Amino acid sequence: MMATLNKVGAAEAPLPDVLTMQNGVKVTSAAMWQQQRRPEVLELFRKNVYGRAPVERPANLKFEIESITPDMMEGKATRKQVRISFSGPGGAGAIHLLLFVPNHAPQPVPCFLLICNRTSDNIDLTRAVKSPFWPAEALVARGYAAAAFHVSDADPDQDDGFKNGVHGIFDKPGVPRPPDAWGTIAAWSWGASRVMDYLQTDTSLDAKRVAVVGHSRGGKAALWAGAQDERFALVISNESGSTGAAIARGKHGETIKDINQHFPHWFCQNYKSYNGREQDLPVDQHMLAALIAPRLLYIASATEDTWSDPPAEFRAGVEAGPVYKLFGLTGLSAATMPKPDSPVQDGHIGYHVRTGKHNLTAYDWDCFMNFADKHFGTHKAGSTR
Ligand code: GTR
Repeated sequence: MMATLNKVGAAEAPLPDVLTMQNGVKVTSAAMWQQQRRPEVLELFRKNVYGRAPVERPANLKFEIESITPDMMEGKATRKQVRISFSGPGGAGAIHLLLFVPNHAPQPVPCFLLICNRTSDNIDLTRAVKSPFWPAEALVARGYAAAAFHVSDADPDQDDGFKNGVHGIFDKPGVPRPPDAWGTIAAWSWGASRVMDYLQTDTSLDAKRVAVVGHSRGGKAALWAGAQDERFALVISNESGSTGAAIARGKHGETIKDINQHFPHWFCQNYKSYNGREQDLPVDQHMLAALIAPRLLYIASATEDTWSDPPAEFRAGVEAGPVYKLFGLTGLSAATMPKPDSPVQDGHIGYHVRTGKHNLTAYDWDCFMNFADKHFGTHKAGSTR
């Protein structure tokens, strides 16, 4: 079966029907999706792929504004550093949120939150280092707040038997981990939701226009965060590949077996039983994309990123379409892959494939902001451009 799947590729492999319930009943309305199928699909991903977080917002979650610096970026932005702290049976932890809010845009401003999986100089708080991975100046210039946190605050990216990070804090001490216990990707998604808990309290920000963005492994986390947490208005996956936006069945490049072998801590134990058995998974990644509906979704690929498999990423967007349709919306506005560097942005799902390598670049961010401008309606709200 797998040999056949690989031959057709993820662009054509037969997929589980996003609109057919486990009991065979067909979903025919937005209400039925929202009330019955959506919870079912979420549960399938929890149980089989990302694992189950033992806690959502901890009762003791605390926000401390550590600093407010009003004259950053030559007076164009106010920097805030916020410590988001929590504790559980295994100890205490904190996420350090870095936020630049434009000084000359009408507040409350929309916001892009990056789940940063690269070294922390990519989200330099002094701005001495300006990385295209997080072009905070460009975001501010276009009237967006730029927010970021580093994944290691939620969970260091190490296969350490789930001792450090939020696993060590919230997992029940002395109890063996169940096969659907959360992995590291789910921990990062949890972190994004705790940041959202803070963003909702900041009156300079419009919490109804927050985009969560991630690249590669961070993109997997952004998708899972957006799938679960309906407060994110826009979810952006940049080259998230395997177990991110890319369809697993027939996928070229990284397979479920590859990812589980190289990164055994990313997903739950149950996911390993699907190594080489993609066709037996009750889900595929178009169903993850569909969990974002009716909200905005953006999927980005790069031509040379064959490990992620761009056609497999594009297809997930296409196949999420029927769910958007239930809401009377267009998902992707193209049925076939666009040419490189020709973004498709008319529908509620945006897509582009950039020329070049696996990376998050200024071009990608530009496309994300164009999509947000178009669909968040910042022009109407009075953008400063
Ligand atoms: C790779 C991994 C991908 C992707 C990437 C990254 O090694 O196989 O799934 O997550 O790392 O995060 O850059």
